[in-house]
Amino acid sequence: MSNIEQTLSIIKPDAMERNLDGEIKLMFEKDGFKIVKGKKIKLAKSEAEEFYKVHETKPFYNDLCEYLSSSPIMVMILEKENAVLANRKLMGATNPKDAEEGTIREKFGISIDKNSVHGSDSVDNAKIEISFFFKN
Ligand code: IDP
Ligand code: MG
Repeated sequence: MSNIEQTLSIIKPDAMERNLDGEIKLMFEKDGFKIVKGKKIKLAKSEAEEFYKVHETKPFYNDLCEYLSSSPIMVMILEKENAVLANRKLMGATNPKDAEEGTIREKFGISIDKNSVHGSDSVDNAKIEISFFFKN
């Protein structure tokens, strides 16, 4: 039975600053994702804080929100069979050092904080994150 899902992807400041967005989008498309919607935006720090609220208690929360709001990002709705898990797999581990070969973070990630992409971690969070950026 088919299970088409949507997930939220963000190309983070470190990758945008190196003009890697075209290459990263191509990786999604080659992996069979449809980019349903996409836009380049710059978040206010307060918006980054709202987006990353689940990490509020972590020691890196403030730096993380500073970073995500430091320069423009590309937010996208990606769609394919089991998109949430498939995107996590294509992204690779949070720390680029641990990311499998051929994954986005292995190829482009600089460090655990500057790891080039965000992807929703569950179907429920994907819905919340998609509606955060794409209100219609
Ligand atoms: P994920 O992006 O792979 O889902 P999360 O644990 O949800 O990873 O963390 C969100 C983001 O916070 C990571 O992508 C990374 O940018 C940052 N982050 C996670 N752990 C650390 C850390 O130990 N130090 C600094 N930044 C971190
Ligand atoms: Mg996460």
